[in-house]
Amino acid sequence: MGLATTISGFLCQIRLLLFFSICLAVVGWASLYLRESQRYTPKYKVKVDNFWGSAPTGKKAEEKASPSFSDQATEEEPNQKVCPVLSPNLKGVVPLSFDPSLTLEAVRRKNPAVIDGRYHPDQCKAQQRVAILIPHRNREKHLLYLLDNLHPLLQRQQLDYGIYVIHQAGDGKFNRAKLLNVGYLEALKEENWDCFILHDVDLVPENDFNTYLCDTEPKHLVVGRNATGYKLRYSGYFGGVTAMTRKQFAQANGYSNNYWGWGGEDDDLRLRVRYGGMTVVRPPAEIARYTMIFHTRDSGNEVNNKRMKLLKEVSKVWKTDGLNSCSYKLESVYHDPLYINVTVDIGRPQY
Ligand code: UDH
Ligand code: MN
Repeated sequence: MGLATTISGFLCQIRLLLFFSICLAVVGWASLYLRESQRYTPKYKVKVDNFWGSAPTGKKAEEKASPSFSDQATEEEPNQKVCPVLSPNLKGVVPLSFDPSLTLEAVRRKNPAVIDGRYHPDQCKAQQRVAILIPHRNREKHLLYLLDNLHPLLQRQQLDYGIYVIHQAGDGKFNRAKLLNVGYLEALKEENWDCFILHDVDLVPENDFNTYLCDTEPKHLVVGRNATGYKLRYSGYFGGVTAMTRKQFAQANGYSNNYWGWGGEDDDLRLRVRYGGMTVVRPPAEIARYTMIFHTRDSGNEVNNKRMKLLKEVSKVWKTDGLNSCSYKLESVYHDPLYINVTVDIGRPQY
């Protein structure tokens, strides 16, 4: 009798123990799942911050434009430290590779941690959520080379990032600036990105200390490139690769939508940055170096002869021509393992 009671008591304890372990496992799994799903729940509301009427200057502008640099543990994941601005994985200058026999499949295999065009570090919480926007048409080989070199660099930089390729549909005049406006608006439908990198498809960074993070002012990342002896093309040049926070880009009302063909749209953006009360910063010249993949002029992107006339009118039109007037027809959005492709019909020039 005594032995039977002891055994049944013991069994009862084991059952209780088992019950509690199962409960614990379920709670643990559920909280992990919730945390992960919250991280990638798309936010379908476009948030374009509106600064009209009160273009801030000086200290106020800095405060508004200020991105979140921090070394504190985060609220949502209390045990996860914020990644440092300069990752311990940086290597400096890494030889670039342009292998003519490279395939997209091979690049996918080399970057297994990039999923649906996105990546985030496991070891720490990234400083900013960064969307890289690449205007594109008919440059598949350049895109492949860029993805092959850029993905490993961005992962070494411990960034939470996504690469968007904004593909212009049809064979009308190319409009780099409008494609970048579309990229900004469409990317914000997926995620509330902190920082946008506006990136030519043929420019490959040579040094991973050139961080793909936004600064307190709009940042120009291409101080030099191989084709121009690594010198700034001209004082005030703001093209090629540029980093602006969500707020900075909105404060400039994005790019003008009216530059069809080659040239002028980057100078226009520099003026908008100034009219919006911001300045331009650049990393040191020895770091901000790029290799431009050789190319000739594309058909459909002939020099825009209207660019000088347009540049004279920026101060009058920048608040009404830009992000807030960008109309387009979205044709498709699909997630390749290595990038998010947005194909868009941006129409034709109004003249
Ligand atoms: N782009 C395309 N497809 C095009 C045109 C432009 O994808 O048909 C994109 C691409 O991201 C490219 C960017 O727009 O990097 C800028 O265009 P670009 O590379 O043609 O401009 P860049 O100033 O060259 O580099 C201008 C013509 C060079 C002529 C050289 C003759 N010496
Ligand atoms: Mn180019």
